[in-house]
Amino acid sequence: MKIKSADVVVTSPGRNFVSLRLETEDGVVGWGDATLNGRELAVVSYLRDHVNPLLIGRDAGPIEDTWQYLYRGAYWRRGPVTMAAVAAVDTALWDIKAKYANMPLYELLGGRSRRGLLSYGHASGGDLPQLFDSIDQHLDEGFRAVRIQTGVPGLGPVYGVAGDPGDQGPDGSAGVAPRPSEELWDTRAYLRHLPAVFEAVRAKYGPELLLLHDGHHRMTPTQAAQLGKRLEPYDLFWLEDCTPAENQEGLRLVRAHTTTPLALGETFNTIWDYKTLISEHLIDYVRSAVTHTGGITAMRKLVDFAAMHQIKAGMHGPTDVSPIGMAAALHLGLAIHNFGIQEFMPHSERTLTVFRTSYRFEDGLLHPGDRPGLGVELDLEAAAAFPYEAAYLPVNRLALDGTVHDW
Ligand code: CS2
Ligand code: MG
Repeated sequence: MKIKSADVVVTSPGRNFVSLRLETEDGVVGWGDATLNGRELAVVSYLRDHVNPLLIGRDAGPIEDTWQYLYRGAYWRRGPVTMAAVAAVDTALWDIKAKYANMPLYELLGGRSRRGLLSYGHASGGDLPQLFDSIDQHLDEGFRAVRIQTGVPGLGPVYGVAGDPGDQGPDGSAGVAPRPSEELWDTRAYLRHLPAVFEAVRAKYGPELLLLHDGHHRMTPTQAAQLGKRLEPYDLFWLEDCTPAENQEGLRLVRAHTTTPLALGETFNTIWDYKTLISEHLIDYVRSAVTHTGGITAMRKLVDFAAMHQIKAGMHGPTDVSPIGMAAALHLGLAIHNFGIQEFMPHSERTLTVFRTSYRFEDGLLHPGDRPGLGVELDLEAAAAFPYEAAYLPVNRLALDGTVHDW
């Protein structure tokens, strides 16, 4: 079960994806996702120049040992580039192990804990009529939960709302080059507007529909506390990334003032980033992706730590997580007990011509499928038709005076 080859595949079927392909001496192939939106080539170099040479000839079996070897052995720990690279190796090794066992990965992780994974889609619109159309479309597709984002009166395009030039739609940020697009922001205008949006959505769709919102790190703890309080009558499933939360203790203030459930962590990359948040139960859902948090091995430890504090998994699932990373989340989410919800932004048809998936979405639930391993194979020939395109995520500035702001 020795690793014979380790290769990085970069492809841009609408947006950039970085994938790691490991092959054992007896021809078993494992795939890992190493996509870091807007900084893709840094991870490519980390893998190609520093990690892959260490993998050749190494036994594919001892996954925990390889994880520790790459994490501790580098001396320089943590960080999005390092942890995306470690994640890709870890995920590819789990894919290989499950293929050897001839089982879908979720079986190796303990077997299923549920029929499928409750998932939410992105409903958005510049104004209420557009938002309602988008919600209706999601309901027609079978979603039982929707994330609600809207434009803010007086502001231009807002990230996360359909039509935004820097939007993360199916073919999101590719093409936004050679410089990031810039957007203008006004937190006070946003805070005045948002509660009325939720009031209108609840009035139209009733109490059952699960509603989520992403604050995208734009508030201070005080502003987040105000928003959480004002949204309480609309019974949100969660309010996501209300602050950047690098200062984990800042969430104490938010928590003390609102019972709106909080989700956080899509930009975090280790369990340490959550230490205070989890041990003091300052959040309700962990948002990390397998892709950005060191793989299945590390994500499993994180969700087990969260479980001790009644905190659930709500793994990040935007289109910049590749279908390989999405499949990894689905296998883990199916197996663990403390699963909450899975974000699901379907990839474009073009992306799915490169990544051959076997996961499915039925009646609002996602299922990873029952093929051995992750159940996703990358078609190398199809990938080669879509070379890398330089692309950036947008940058946010305050409308008032142009100060760079969290986004
Ligand atoms: C967003 C992401 O899905 C989400 O919750 O916050 O789309 C995020 O902006 C992108 O993944 C950034 O690459
Ligand atoms: Mg988010």
